[in-house]
Amino acid sequence: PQTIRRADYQPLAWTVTDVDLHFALDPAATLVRSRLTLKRNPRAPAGPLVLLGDELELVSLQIDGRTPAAARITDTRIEVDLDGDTATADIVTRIAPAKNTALSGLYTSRGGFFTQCEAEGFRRITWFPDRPDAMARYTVTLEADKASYPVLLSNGNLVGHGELADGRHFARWQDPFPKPSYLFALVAADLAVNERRITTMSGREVLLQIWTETAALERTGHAMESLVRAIRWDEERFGLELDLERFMIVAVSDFNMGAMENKGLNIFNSKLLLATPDTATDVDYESIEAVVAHEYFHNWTGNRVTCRDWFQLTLKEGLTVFRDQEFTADMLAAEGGDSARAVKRIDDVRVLRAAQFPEDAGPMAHPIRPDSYQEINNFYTATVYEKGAEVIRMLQTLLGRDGFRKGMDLYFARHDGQAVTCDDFVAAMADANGRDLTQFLRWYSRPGTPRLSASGRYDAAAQTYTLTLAQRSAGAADEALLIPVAVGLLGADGRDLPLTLAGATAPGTRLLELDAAEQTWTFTGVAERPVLSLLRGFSAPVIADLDEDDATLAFRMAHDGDPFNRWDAAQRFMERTVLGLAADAAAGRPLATPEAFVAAFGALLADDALDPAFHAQALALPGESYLLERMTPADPAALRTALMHLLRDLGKRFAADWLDRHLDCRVAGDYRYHPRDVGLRALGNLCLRYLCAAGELAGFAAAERQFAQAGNMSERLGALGALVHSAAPQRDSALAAFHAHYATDTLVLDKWFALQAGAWRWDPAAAPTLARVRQLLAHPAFAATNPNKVYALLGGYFRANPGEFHSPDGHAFWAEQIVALNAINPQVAARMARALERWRSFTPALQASMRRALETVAASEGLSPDVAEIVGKALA
Ligand code: B3K
Ligand code: ZN
Repeated sequence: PQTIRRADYQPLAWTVTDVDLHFALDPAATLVRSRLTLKRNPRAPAGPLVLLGDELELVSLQIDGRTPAAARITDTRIEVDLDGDTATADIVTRIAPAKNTALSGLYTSRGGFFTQCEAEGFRRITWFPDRPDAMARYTVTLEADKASYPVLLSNGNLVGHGELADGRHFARWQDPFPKPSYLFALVAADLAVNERRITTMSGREVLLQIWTETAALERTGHAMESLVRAIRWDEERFGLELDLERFMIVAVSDFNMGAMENKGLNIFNSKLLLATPDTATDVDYESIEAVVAHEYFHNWTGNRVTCRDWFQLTLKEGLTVFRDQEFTADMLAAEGGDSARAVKRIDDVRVLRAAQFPEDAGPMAHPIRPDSYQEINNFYTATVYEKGAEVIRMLQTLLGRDGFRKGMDLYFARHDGQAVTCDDFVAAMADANGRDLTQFLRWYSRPGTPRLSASGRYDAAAQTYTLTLAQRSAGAADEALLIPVAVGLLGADGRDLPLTLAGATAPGTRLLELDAAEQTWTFTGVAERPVLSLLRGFSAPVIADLDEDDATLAFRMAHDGDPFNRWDAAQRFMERTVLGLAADAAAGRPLATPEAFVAAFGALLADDALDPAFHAQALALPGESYLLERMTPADPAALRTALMHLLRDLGKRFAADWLDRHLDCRVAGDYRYHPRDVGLRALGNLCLRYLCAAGELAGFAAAERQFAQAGNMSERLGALGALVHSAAPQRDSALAAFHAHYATDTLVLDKWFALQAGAWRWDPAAAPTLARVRQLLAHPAFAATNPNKVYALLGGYFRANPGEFHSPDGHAFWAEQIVALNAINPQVAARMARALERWRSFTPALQASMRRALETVAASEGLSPDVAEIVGKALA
């Protein structure tokens, strides 16, 4: 496969100012007529017109009304030398949407037509300079059978519609804003609409629409509320207003990822749009609100100002994730206060540690702005998105909220309507604040997770505390990053000490800017020996190596004034405990939970002053994939044994407390998506988890009761999950009851598939989970062509169940499934393929079967560039 490099960027020799598209829609053969108005680019070296295509049938090509004499045409590229400074190209292409199982370009889903063009799907619709710096104005005419496709949508404003012969009809749409082709969209389907009119900050009336299949219309209420809140928030926080007369969102069942920010016509995976209390969990409600907001926020950060090339992806994604994180935090804090804000931060860091840290330590490691790629779709990663958001967050931390806002204002003032780079963004931040950010820019080119270490020295006589911080990035020793490090010092009574540095005193937390390999600060007037609280609020995406003893961890777990660090202290103590137990399991030693940990955990459990959502976070063990990453060599079976032991042990020892607390967590009344209720349900479900893991009969009974009486999906799935993740005799009947209740609800069945694929084996005599996964592959509700089903069943097994998956049988099954998926949908296959990329960090026995599986896939025929890049880099 070919490697594309950032350094090779060249501006287009010919740009497109206007595109006129005509679609004669037909599932088997759609005819696409395209007229491009072309202009020579005065700022680029001379060159031919270059049009890109992928799986297109070229019917005809004319330049200025004539067939060009010397066009160079291959399957994927057309080059034509043009005279003069302007030209018109007329291109007719034939495509087959119903055969498009890759779900990139124009495809069919449940009888309708939908598109997905980011990153390079537009070239699967028609020949085009399909790259983000080719920004043009689009006029789109859709023509289709009226009975089958009564609704015809595209970007922008509806400028015409009417009837045609033979029961067909048409609609014409015009988008007033120039845009790159990746933001093009069309929908033709039988849909119903939920609509609302609102007035924007400048007093314009706009129409908001959410389109779905008629049966799902009643599930769109939460998404609509979320959209309105997102619009208001962007007005208030960033002064950014909706720029269109109408903003549409469409739900689709078959979709490769979560959602897509096409200009004025967002297309959503229905699982991230549709919700009722009976079908969606609290977590679903939160994700829907966040993703609706995320795609809406892209209208400015991504669409009005877009990326010059795909290496700049984090320009729009890191920034937009940061914006949606801030939005969710503000929404939660409005109803749940600062504690709810801290819980959101904890959630985000959990994701970063579970997904991004491993990525950054493996063969796919890349800076947030990569230098090269083979297949751009493989680079919509946790690094570009989540670490990218952390980099933006550091800018806000360094510049302050107001300084950050000034930088955003300048960014839009300078670049509205342009395709730009990450350097342009950082330059706007620097210029608006009169600050040199040259060193900060290193975050954009540094792969890997930096490590931060601290050592403190207390001088009782001088009453000083001297703190030395050091940083280390693998393979880049001489170039220090600028790292904002928020610190606090705790006194013996657990309270924050005032911090005095160079004569200036701050009450609790201070921001230190570490900009060298090693640096020292001396706090004065420190009346007692303090305990350090480092990296408060997770002020930088680094691994902090703290070497704290058990007593210090227990102390911070009980007292740290920074809620994030209080949670983090508990996580560190849990990690130490689990990894210790896993080492014992690997060595065949008997397992015994250290009493110091049990005591600290018990104290945390008994703390009634804690907000329930925070309490649930603090009592939940670190994620299995994060722990696996912290283990050398990674031994998933030993880790699973350790986790089971610890859950059982803590469940048993505190059985009475878990039962009481579960009762205290009951929420009366109708379902509300409100942080207080959400927190209570999360904590209640966690109690069931521990109780059922411990095999407590009273726990099984409580879970069974909650399952039967549940008033909403969070309670129902929480109870079912507790039963399935245990040796409860009720587990199979509960799964069957759940299936019977939701047999025709495809979105809810995804939860049922995922739960079973992720099941641990609490009964050592039971068959491996693989047997169940194989059975479910043949279940009538499963479809390998539907990404949600694949992510639920195969993702639930490969990614969410390492303790079961990592075995020679599991690895052979993986190879077989990747090869099958590759033929259907390369993007989905590549995502699943990543489950083995960290194979070199495992025990030798597992490495052998992993390597065999990777080699089987690498040697298979017809491998897509997507999967080839993943397995190629893994084996390299
Ligand atoms: N921009 C899209 C992601 C496109 C993924 C293409 N493989 C959704 C988002 O980040 O908002
Ligand atoms: Zn995005």
